[in-house]
Amino acid sequence: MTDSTSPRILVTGFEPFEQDPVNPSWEVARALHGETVAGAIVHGLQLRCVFGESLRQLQEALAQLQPVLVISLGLAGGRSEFTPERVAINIDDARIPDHAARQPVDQVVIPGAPAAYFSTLPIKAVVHNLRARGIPSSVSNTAGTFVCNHVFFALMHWLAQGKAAPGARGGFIHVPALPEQAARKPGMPSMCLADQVAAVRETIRTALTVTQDLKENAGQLH
Ligand code: PCA
Repeated sequence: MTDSTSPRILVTGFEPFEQDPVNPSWEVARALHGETVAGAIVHGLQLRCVFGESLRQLQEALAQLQPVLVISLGLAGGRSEFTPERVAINIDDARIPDHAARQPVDQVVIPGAPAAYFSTLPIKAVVHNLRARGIPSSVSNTAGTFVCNHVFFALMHWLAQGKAAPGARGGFIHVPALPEQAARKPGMPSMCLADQVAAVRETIRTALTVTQDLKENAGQLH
C-alpha cells in the first residue's frame, strides 16, 4: 500500500526525436507511472528533447517530488541491450539540432560544475540482475554529448547538491529501439516494451536494495 507519504521515484523519458513517431524511453516511463515498486511510487515524466528546457522540467520535478531515486531514460537507436550509463560529462556537442533548432557545440552543461559525475546507481548489480532474468544488459561508458547526456549531467549535479530527498540516488539508462521502430529500419536491434519495463522495475528494486555495487569487470578497451 502506498499513500501520499510514500517515497517517490522519478522516471523520466523523452519525447520522440529524429522523425521517429515513438520513443521507448517515454513509453517505459508512462507504463510505470503510478505503479508501486519496492514500496515506492513511480512518477513518470516526459522531457522535451531540447537543451535547457529539459533541465527546467527536471529541476521542477525534483523540487516538487523530492524523489529518493531518479532514473532517466533515453533511446540509443542501434544498441541491442539495456545500458546503464557509467558517467555524465559537462559538455553539449550536438550532432543534430534539438526540437528548438538549437545545436550547441562544445558548451558546458552547467558553468562552474565539475567535468564529470559517475552514476550513483549500482550499475553493475543492475546488469548482473538483468542478465540473470534473461534481459540483455551491459554497462555503457558513454551517454554521448546530446540531450541525454545533458539531462544526465544536470541530474547528477543536482543530486550531488542535495536537490532531491536526502541521500537520493540516480542515473541514466539508454534503451534500445522498440520492435516497431526496428521494423522500419532493417537490421536495427530492438527490445520489446514489456522487457524494457521489466528491466526498469528490476533497476528500481536493485537501486533501492543494493548499497554497495558489485566489483565485476565491465571494462572496454575502446
Ligand atoms: N535519446 C537522445 C535524446 C533523446 C533520446 O531519447 C540522446 O541519446 O541524447
